[in-house]
This record gives sequence, structure tokens and C-alpha cells, in this order.
Amino acid sequence: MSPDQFQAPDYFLLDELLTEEHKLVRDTCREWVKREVSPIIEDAAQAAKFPSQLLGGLAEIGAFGPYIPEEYGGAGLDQISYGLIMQEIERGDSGIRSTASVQSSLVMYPIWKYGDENQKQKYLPKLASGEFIGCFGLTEPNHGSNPGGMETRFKDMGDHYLLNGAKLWISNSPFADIAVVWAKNEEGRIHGLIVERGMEGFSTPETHHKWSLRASATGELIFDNVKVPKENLLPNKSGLGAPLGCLDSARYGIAWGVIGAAMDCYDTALRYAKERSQFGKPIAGFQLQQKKLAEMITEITKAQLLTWRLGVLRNENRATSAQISMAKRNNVEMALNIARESRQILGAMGITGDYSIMRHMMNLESVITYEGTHDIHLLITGMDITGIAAFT
Ligand code: TGC
Ligand code: FAD
Repeated sequence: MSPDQFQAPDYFLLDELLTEEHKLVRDTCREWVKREVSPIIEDAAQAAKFPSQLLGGLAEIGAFGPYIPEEYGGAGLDQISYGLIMQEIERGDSGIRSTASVQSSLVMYPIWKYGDENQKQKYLPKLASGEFIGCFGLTEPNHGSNPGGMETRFKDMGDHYLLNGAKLWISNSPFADIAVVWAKNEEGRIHGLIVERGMEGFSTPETHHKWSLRASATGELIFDNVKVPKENLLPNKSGLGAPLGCLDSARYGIAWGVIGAAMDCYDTALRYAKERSQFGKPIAGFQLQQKKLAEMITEITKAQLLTWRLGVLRNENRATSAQISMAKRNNVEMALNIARESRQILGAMGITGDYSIMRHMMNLESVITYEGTHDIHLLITGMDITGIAAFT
């Protein structure tokens, strides 16, 4: 892998819109990614192994619960800082950002928002420090885009709940200490339950042979008559809106994160195009390559402006779920297109692990599917502007 020479593009001087705290948070993460992630990530991805040695560093840079209040161990930062952290981590690798997204928005967020005080005290500080790693079980073998149809169920047995069912495609599941699991009660109402590793009947087999997010561990959650203590039910919200509320926070982080992947591809392609000569001059001097690079920086700049504005709205509690869907959808497609174009600029070198582009490209094929597919986010926008749902 070539040394990390990343230089972030900022064509519209967006730095001027950031506070000193935003820039400090961003630059700290950027340095950490250069120092700790870039040197090891290609080997981890090639070996399809999650680099668990990064967990302590992720906790230290505030990537576990950036916006969770400090009293619970979080970093107490605003939404723009949260976005910038995701951007910098995904500049290194989408799989590492996945671990941070899941921990923050899909595990800490529901415990913070829907949990009781005991649950918050018990789990949040350990999740913030990385002592506990969590995962989020919503998707099932027969219910991906339509989680409302889930079949995982729990029964009230008097002194405990009995949980049965299975979840599939769960980031972090193979090594997670706890899982926030969404299941229906006997009346068919969806609730969140905290399931701990070691509970009898609970297993987490790993999913192998992925071509994408290879540095992230993905697996199943299997519940075979698992006895879940009653105090592990999240009491303060139920219904499909509860897991979907967590997704809003994670999708927002992804809208920022993928800008990092796009910036890394663009920066690599620009440097390569200026250094690589064919027909007696740098390939950056050919109009076809300039078209690609000029369109890339334009799209990155538009995505940066979109997420910055979304961050301001989130800080004011005014961002809608539909706005988040639009940003996630637009920015992931933008990043995937840039990864594909950048790879071509590198010619044959682009397919090797000497450069990060092909790894970003493969990762983004997962990112365009998880947290709501590209189609589902388009339908969410369609529903928002017409008032008519077209999911069924
Ligand atoms: P629908 O009837 O529209 O809504 C049910 C209830 O939920 C409310 N709601 C939301 N609440 C908060 N945030 C949102 N984004 C919400 N969207 C809807 C809604 O108001 C309603 O509330 P109430 O009180 O009236 O009951 O539900 P539907 O069944 O028609 O489905 C709508 C649809 C298709 C948009 C939704 O199911 C959906 O978003 N599907 C996509 C599933 C998905 O995104 N799964 C992601 C799994 S987790 C994951 O991928 C993690 S990857 C992590 C990583 O590694 O980084
Ligand atoms: P399906 O829902 O079967 O969709 C297949 C195709 O049909 C898609 O193109 C889709 O857009 C289209 N489609 C579906 N419904 C409609 C419709 N109404 N109209 C038009 N087209 C439609 N889930 C978790 O719960 N937790 C996790 O941590 C997690 N991590 C993941 C990690 C990875 C690496 C991956 C790949 C997935 C992960 N997921 C996770 C699952 C992810 O959220 C689902 O894959 C996603 O929601 C889509 O579900 P599906 O794969 O079952 O596809």
C-alpha cells in the first residue's frame, strides 16, 4: 500500500463555516486515520479480518457516541462534529466507519433515547470506552427493506421474556458483547431488547465470502429460546418508529461518511493523473481525464454543502427523516460514481491493493444497500413530495 498522502479538497472554503472545535475534532480524526488505519487497512481487508486493535483508538477520538452526553461517557459534541468524525473514518475505510456508526447510532442511541436510567448507567459508559461493542438486529432473512414484517418474537413468561427468531447481515455481530434486537411481542408490537453474549440459546455465526466491507465483521443473530431478563427491554419507545428513529441518526452519519471515501478516491486519482505520463505528457493534461476530475470535485462540493446544511438542521432539531434519506441516497451514489471513475484514471494500477480506490468501491456497494437501499430512499422522497406511499 502506498503511503497515505491524503489532502482534503475544500473547493468552496467550507472550513470557514466550521467552528474551532469542529476543525480540532476533524483534524484529530484525520491524523489518527493516517497514523493507525491507513498502514493496516489494506491487509485487513485482503485477509477479511476486522482490525480489532483499532477499537481503543476509535473510543479515544470520540467515535463511540460523539453526541451522547458526557455524563454517560459520550463526547457531548454537536451533529456537525459527529458528521466530520464519520467522514474522516470512512476516508480510511467504510467498514471501520460501520463499526463506529453501529456502536454510536444503533446501539448507544436507542439505549440513550429509549432506555431507562439503569440501562443507561450500565451500558453507555462501557460502550463509549470500547469495553463493550454492540450490534443492531433489525434485518431478517425474509425481511430486509420491509422490517415491519419481522418474525422474531418474544413471549412474557412472568419473570423473563423468551426470545425466538433470527437476524441476518448484522455488522459487528460475531464479536459484539451486546445486541439491541428488535422483536414483536404477543400483540405484534415491536420492542427493543438488549441481548448479552453468553445468554443461553444466543449465537452469532459469521457471514463469510463477502467481496465488500471485508474489514468489517458481519454475521447472524440466532435466538433459540433465549431467556431475556425483563429489565433488558427498552421501555420508552415501541413500534417500528423506534428502530427507524435510530436509522435516521446512522443514515445521517453515512451521508457524511461517504464524502470521506469520495475525497480519498478523488485525491488519489488527481495525484496519479498529474504524475502518470502517456503520449509524452501527464494524463491530467488530457480533456477526458480533466472532465472526470472536474465533475468529481463538483459533486463532492455539492455533497459537502448538503451535509453541512443538514448538520445545521440536525443541531436545531429541524431535519426531517426524508431530508436525511435524500442526503444518504445522493451522497452514496456520488461516492460510488467517483470511486468507479477514479479507478479508471489509475488504469490497471486501480485494481490493485496498492491504492485504496478499489476497496472503497467494493465497500460502497454495501453502503448503497444497507441502512435502506437506494430504491427505498428514492421512494421515501417520492412519498414525502407526493403524500402517497409507493412501497406496496
Ligand atoms: P411506516 O408505516 O411508513 O412507518 C412506521 C412508523 O415508523 C415511523 N417512521 C419513522 N420514524 C422515525 N424515523 C424514520 N426514518 C421513520 N420512518 C417511518 C412512521 O411515522 C410510523 O410511525 P407510527 O407512529 O405512525 O407507527 O413503515 P413501513 O412499514 O411502510 O416502512 C417504511 C420504510 C420502507 C421506509 C421503512 O421500513 C424503511 O426505512 N425500510 C428500510 C429498512 C432499513 O433501512 N433497514 C436498515 C437495517 S440496519 C442497517 O442496515 C445497519 S448497517 C450499519 C452499518 O454497518 O453501518
Ligand atoms: P431486499 O429488501 O430483499 O431488496 C432487494 C431489492 O429489492 C433491492 O434492490 C431493493 O431496493 C428492492 N426493493 C425492495 N422493496 C422494494 C419496493 N417496495 N419497491 C422497489 N424496490 C424494492 N441490517 C441490520 O439490521 N443491522 C446491521 O448491522 C446490518 N449490517 C449490514 C451490513 C452489510 C455488509 C450489509 C450488506 C447489510 C447489512 N444490514 C444490516 C442489512 C441491510 O439493512 C439490508 O440488506 C437492506 O435493508 C436491504 O435488505 P435486503 O438485503 O433483504 O434486500
